[in-house]
Amino acid sequence: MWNSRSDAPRLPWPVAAGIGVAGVGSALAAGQLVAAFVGAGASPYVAVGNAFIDRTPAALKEFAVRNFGENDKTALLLGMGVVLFLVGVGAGLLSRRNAMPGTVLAVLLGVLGVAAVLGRNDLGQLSVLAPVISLVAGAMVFRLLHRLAMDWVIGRDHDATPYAESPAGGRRKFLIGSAGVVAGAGLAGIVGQVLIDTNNVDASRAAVGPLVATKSAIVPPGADFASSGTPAYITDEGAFYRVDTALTIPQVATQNWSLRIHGMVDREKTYSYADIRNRKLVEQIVTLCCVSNPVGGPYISNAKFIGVYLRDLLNEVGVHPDADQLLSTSTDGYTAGTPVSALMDDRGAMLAIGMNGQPLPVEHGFPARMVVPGLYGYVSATKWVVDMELTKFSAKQGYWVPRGYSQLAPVKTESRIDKPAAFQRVAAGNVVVAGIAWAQTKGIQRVEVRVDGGPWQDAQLSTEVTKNSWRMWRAFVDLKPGNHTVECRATDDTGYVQTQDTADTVPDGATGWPSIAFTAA
Ligand SMILES: Nc1nc2c(c(=O)[nH]1)N[C@H]1C(S)=C(S)[C@@H](COP(=O)(O)O)O[C@H]1N2
Ligand SMILES: [Mo]
Repeated sequence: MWNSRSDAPRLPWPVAAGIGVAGVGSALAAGQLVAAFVGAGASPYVAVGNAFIDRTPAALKEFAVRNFGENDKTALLLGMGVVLFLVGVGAGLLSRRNAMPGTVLAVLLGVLGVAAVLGRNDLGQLSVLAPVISLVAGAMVFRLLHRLAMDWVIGRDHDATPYAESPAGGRRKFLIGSAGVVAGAGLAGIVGQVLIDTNNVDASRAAVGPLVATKSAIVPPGADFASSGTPAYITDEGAFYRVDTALTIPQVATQNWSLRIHGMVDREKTYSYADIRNRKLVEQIVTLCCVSNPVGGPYISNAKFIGVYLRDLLNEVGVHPDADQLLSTSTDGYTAGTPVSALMDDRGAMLAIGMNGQPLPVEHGFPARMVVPGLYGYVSATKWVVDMELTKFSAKQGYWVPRGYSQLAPVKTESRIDKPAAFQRVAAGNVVVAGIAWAQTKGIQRVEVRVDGGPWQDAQLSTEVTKNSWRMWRAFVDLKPGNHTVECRATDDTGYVQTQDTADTVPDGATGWPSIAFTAA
């Protein structure tokens, strides 16, 4: 049977798929190279990832945080890589006869990148060059390789062709073209990434050097009950939990940083890094925790923060009496709304520039962040903070509020069992149960444990250092061999006992008694 379509030249499918992948890869590499010059966030890959994060409903976000932990960003980037690879393969396979379908797909992908970059408010005007050049590079490479491959196929299958002098010549041209594209894209991608990496702020951070406060925080003996299986009282920088929406960590050198405080104030002011660094620095121990921390979860850490009191800065600008919210914005556009009352009272809300004696780690907000004891991080702990607007809760909402979280989010009185670990086997007899309890600004008065639903027993508490940090606790229970469950509950200094009622992390923090099942043998 005669069929005109089967007679038309067709690329072998692996060649077609390879051309599609080469087109997508070249687009990414070109985008990365241009982004090195116009801003790392302009990379279409990163911008699309960021756009995805900002549009992910809170439920999906919780899923990512629970299942990938702090590797959620890596998981997202890898997932995008797989999707892009498949799109490349698909574009190639759709274009076995004609380059048009693949070209259209390449352009659509490019338009997505352009839209993602235009949708960000933290990028400069030139940033759109990265996705535009990426789009053009992707489409051009795809069409070029497609034509070379067609010439080769036509030359092979239909001796007489206007393009290829000989079948072997067509194949050679295609192979040389492909090798050139792969080498060029690889080089562009690597050079782009190297340039982006050297634009980082490690040097700026090193230049700040260790930070010493005029009034430093002392950890008395007896404050730290750390033992194997429990955290240290002060969390090291490497162990400090990290939660943020940043796909690539913002790189802000001290000389490029400033903090503008404006809005409902008498005289707006802009502070440079030196303005802050040269003030009297205070050091305070504060436990930070995340609203997304499930009962028993890891998103809580304790550090010595160094900086200045936010109240002092706010008094300098003169906050209007009817301003009830401070909306802080980070350099990557993230926002948080904090009650002005929590910044003006005696809890010690800070603009922090240091952590544990060093400048803030870059992923924890270098050069400066907010630290407000007693409030969950999403309404108070803005990292890479560059702008503070005094406003009203009725006028503006921070990042997480339209995504289902409460506008006000004081930390709930909670505790955690660190030892034994879930399903651990311990020796029967005298068993140590240990953990942490926190009620920042209020203070922890008591922690109780009970085994297998039996009577509550008081745990020993570590020395209280400040009401703004966790207290460590331990208890000894006598256990016969078998399976056991231990629970705990904390009481804060107001007399409130941690509730048994379970609540989800959305909208304002999880509750319930932590419970660990283990075996004594
Ligand atoms: N710029 C910026 N700051 C941010 C966030 C963010 O996504 N972007 N997340 C907040 C949340 S939800 C928490 S719990 C704390 C976590 O601070 P850490 O990563 O230093 O532990 O940072 C807060 N500050
Ligand atoms: Mo958080």
